[in-house]
Amino acid sequence: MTNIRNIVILTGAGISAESGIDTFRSAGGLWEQHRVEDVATPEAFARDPELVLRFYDMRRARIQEVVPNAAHDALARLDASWHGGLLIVTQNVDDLHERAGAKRLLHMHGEHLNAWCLSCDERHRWNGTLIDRPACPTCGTSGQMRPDIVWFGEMPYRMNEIYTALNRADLFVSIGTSGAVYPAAGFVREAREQGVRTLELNLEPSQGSHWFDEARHGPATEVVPGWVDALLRQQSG
Ligand code: BJW
Repeated sequence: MTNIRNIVILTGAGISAESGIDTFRSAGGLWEQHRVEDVATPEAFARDPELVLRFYDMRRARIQEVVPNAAHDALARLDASWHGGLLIVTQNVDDLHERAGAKRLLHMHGEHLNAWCLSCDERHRWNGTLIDRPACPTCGTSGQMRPDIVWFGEMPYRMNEIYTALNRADLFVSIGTSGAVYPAAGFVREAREQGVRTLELNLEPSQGSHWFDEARHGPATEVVPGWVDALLRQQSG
């Protein structure tokens, strides 16, 4: 891949799978254990907040038990060494990219380690539980803190920044995502329309695999470091 300067990387649950975090749609994945409409919509939260808060408390605790893997490490290495533009857009709500050291990163679907006060609209770093209905550290209101997670029907975060980066990119890379959830699933087509080269790195062909110029299939801990190392060799050569 010659003449690549600006890169946008989209990551999904597959990049964290080998760290021990369940993906959503694979056999035994999170959505097999919980119906999405019971836990990942604002309506579910209004209907049964205890169920939703328990589900997220369990997952918030889980992400704090695991560590970044070789794929997160490779992207952090690329971020530190790539001379051109780079933006890692993650759909993941874990913090494994930042723990690996990635800096040019945004979370479009929110973060497990943030809580959002519906009373005063402030967000707070949050490692503990929400089921006990803690008071907001800013306004003191109890029972109004929700996970800072983008649920179905809600607007993903920082869309303007994402589309601006996509429109400037020379290369769009999608890693470990099934291509089942919009708007992220549409980024590959947006990139193509702008003449951006597109690459998929995934365990298996995703729903949108046919949209990519190139696809490499295998576990993220193998295909991502291989791709990063080759790109950095090209940059220094
Ligand atoms: C490996 C691997 C290994 C495994 N190595 N790979 C049409 C157009 C636009 C919108 C819609 C539409 N139709 C419906 C909508 C609305 C809806 C939507 O997309 N619904 C679909 C079901 C069709 N979207 C929304 O509501 C979004 N908001 C919205 O659209 O606002 C309006 C808007 C429109 C246009 C522009 C801007 C705004 C909000 C979506 C919020 C998604 N939230 C979730 C849940 C968060 C809560 C939680 O975490 O509990 O986010 S859904 C869930 O799916 C989570 C993920 O981020 C997301 C994507 O999943 P991901 O990461 O792809 O995981 P999997 O499990 O699906 O795939 C894993 C992949 O990894 C697989 O391919 C494996 O093979 C692979 N893999 N091991 C490499 N070792």
